[in-house]
Amino acid sequence: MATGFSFTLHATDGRARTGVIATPRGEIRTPAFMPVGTAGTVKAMLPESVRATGADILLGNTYHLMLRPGAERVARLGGLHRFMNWERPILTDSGGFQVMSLSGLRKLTEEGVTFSSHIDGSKHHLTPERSMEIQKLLGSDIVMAFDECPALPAADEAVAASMRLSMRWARRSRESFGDRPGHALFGIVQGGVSRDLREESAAALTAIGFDGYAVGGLAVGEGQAAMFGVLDYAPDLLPEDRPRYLMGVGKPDDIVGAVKRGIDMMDCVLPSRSGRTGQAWTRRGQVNLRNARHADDPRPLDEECQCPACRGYSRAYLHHVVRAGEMIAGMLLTWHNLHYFQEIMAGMREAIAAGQFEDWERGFHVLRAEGDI
Ligand code: PRF
Ligand code: ZN
Repeated sequence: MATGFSFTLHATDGRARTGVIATPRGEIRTPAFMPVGTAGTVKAMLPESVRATGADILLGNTYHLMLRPGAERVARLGGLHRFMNWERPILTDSGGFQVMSLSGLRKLTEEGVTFSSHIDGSKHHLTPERSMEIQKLLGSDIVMAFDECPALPAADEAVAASMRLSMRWARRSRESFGDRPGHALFGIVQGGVSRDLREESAAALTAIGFDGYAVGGLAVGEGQAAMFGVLDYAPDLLPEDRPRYLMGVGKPDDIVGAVKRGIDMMDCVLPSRSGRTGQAWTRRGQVNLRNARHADDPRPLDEECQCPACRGYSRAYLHHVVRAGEMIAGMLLTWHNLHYFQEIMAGMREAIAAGQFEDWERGFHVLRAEGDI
């Protein structure tokens, strides 16, 4: 493992794990949820507010930052941490996934991918080597290998060819990253919903050797049952003493199911994005604050929640500012959602440490099933 970087497992309960990733920029308690700060901001939140929700680490994106404001510019301005005023750990995604989901015209070759920007149509090129360079310019603490992620469903041969290309790119990522004390490089397992391909991918990555391992290529259209089907075996294909990161997941019940199956880290735009469209996630389920039934309701969104949105405001007020399109609507609901997601993580960490994950999980599902919100 890279010097200055370590992962210590404190307890396991069934296949669920809790521990700490130590980095020079601070500790990451696992299982960890990483809020998404795509373009150098967790939208609608000050960095100190993101920290107040309980986040230890943020996710940033190579793709967005290379296009705007540019990685070399961020480096000249002192790196991404200084630029966005977040001094704690940052994990950056490597760009390939975002090229495939966001960019316009694109061309994939053995060398890398050429694409046109979703912002102004300008032409760009990403390779494993350039992705490593950009993530270094940004000053990322946890760098992701450059990979390709096919949308599912896809033909077996297409998933196999894509996975093997990602494995060749993983080796190039490893060689280009080199040895950077205090900075970690994670490999990304691909292979769709095929056990054979997932095994081949995990074997290829562990042979190269990474500081941590991500399970990529899930939550791309296969559905929760198929995703859990892969997570029933995929984490066990990876070294026990390295963090395991499930990319781009998910809803609260996806997160709980992933931790139960041995995942240590996750990220998702869901709490922040849905906060900006009037959607709240609570321990009793989802609430749409746009709904007219909230117009005269003096109660808080969640009676037990200690976040600023629930401590200081009524559902009637939240409904009003959502309907009026006021900026504070996105600010309050994003805060609440991030607070709730972090509360789930803290609850799971405690439950795993106490050997009570199953009880905790039962309580989580019972409250949501009551649905009285
Ligand atoms: N690879 C990368 N980033 C990702 C994914 C992936 O497979 C996913 C899949 N859910 C989200 N983000 N590099
Ligand atoms: Zn709240």
